[in-house]
Amino acid sequence: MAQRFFIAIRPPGEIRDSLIDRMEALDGARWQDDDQLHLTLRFVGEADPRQVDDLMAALQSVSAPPFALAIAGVGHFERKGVPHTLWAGVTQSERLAVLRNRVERACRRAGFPAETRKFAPHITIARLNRSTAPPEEWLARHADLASEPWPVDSFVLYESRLDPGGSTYEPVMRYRFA
Ligand code: 2AM
Repeated sequence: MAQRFFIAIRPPGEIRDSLIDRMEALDGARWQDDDQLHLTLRFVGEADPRQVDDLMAALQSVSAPPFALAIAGVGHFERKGVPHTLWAGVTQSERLAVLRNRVERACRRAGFPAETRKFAPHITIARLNRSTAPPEEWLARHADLASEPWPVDSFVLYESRLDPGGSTYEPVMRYRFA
C-alpha cells in the first residue's frame, strides 16, 4: 500500500510545551501528543517509493531566507457547522509564505499535482469528536496564547501512518533551507 507524506515545520520543545500546557479537560477533545505537533507546509498524500525519491531530491534544493515564528492565538476548523479541530496560530510571516511557495514548487517539480487549497498556517492541537460541549469557552480562555519567536531554518518530511488509535507521524528527513 502507498504511504502518505507531508512536509512541516517542527516547533522546538519549549514551544511545544507551551501548547501542551493549554491541553486541559475538554469534553470530546483528543489532544495531540508531543510527537504530533507541527505546522504543515504541504500535505503530499500518497506516494510510492519512486515518487518519494523524486520528492526528496526536489526538497534538497529548496532554499529560502530564515525567519522567526511565534505562536499567536487559537482557532478552530469546522465542517458543516461541526467543529473538528482546535489549533494554535502563528504570527503573520511573509518569509513563511515564501518558504511554503518554494516547497510547493519542489512538490510540483517532483511530479505532484498543485495544491489548490489556500495555505492556512496552523498547529493542530486537538481533534474533536462530535462533542456535546462546543469549544467556544476553551477558545475564549486561550485567545491570548502567545510565545517568544523561535528561529526557523529547517523543515521535515514526515510519513503519516493511520493506526487504529490515531495518526502517527514519523520524521523521514530534515532539510535545512537557510
Ligand atoms: P490538520 O492538522 O489541519 O488536519 C498530516 O495529516 C498533516 O497534514 C496535518 O497537519 C494535516 O492538517 C495536514 N493535511 C492537510 N491536508 C490534509 C488532507 N487532505 N488529509 C490529511 N491531512 C492533511
